[in-house]
Amino acid sequence: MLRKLAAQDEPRLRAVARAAKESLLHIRSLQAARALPAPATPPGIRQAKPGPPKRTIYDAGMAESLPGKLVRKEGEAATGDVGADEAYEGLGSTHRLYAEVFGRNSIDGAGLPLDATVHFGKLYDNAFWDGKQMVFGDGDGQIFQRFTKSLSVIGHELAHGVTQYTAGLVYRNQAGALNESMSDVFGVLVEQFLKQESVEQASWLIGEGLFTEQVQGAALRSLKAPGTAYDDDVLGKDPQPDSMDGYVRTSADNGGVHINSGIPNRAFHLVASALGGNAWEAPGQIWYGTLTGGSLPATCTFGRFAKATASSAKELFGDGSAEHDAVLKAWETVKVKL
Ligand code: ASN
Ligand code: ZN
Repeated sequence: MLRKLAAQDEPRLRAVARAAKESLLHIRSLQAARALPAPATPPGIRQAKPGPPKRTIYDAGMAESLPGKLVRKEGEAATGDVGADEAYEGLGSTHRLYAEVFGRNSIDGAGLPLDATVHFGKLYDNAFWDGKQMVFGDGDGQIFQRFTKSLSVIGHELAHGVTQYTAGLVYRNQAGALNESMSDVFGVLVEQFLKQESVEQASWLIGEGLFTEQVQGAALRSLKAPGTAYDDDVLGKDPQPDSMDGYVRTSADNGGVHINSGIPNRAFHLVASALGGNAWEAPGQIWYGTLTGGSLPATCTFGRFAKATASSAKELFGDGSAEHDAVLKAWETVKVKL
């Protein structure tokens, strides 16, 4: 998507194209740092009972140096800066999902303080986890609004931290698409849990409300219907496939990590819709158990991951249970062979 924006040469989009180019270059340099091996949390510590979050919000003042000026610490009143306060609330909602639903004490399972920087860069079109903290751009204002606006985006970025501390999926090809998919799955779960939305009520969108009204599109991605999140003159059409028939082989985007993630994303939605109720319950437990259970190799393929979700479902709910069946059926629908 950023590559599309960077290639624009219409006068009205000149600033957007420049901003997208800078965001792209910047994210590439970051991914090198993020590719460092995941520090595994010792199992003893992982069991620690979840405590309250320890949030600190910084303001980069449109510069690109981190962390920036401290604007809000845990327990302090709202700052009045919408972005800073959305970041504070979003980190809290994410912490709550892990603590209350999965018994996980913060991102590393050991109470990691949650730091976030807002107002990062000028017209910065992204949000990211840099391996240690969250960073949010304000968006270019023509295509993207501020990235704190979407709770699923905040949940998505923090889930990159959880993956880093657990399965350590490398950010390339199928393992990278699984890394992205984990972030999308836990991103939507943060939002669904906060709103107490059932599988049927939820939008299953990542980044709803991020686009300006100039964009023809609801969100960045749809887990329910990959490939349908947007269709716009400037951005083009959402490129996500919804089964292995549409798997995209590309060297762009680290081997299509934000593209092919549509396939495991849809598998998760299919499991949730087969079971009904709340997606953070059985489906969330199965996926969380898979991510954190220690059986996934860092270079995991879709097939290997599918097998691991089936084992996780069997372990949690039993062989031949509705949950186990739903998992097998979902992977069959998206044409991933176990
Ligand atoms: N927002 C993007 C993501 O979390 C940034 C990146 O790492 N490419 O996937
Ligand atoms: Zn991501």
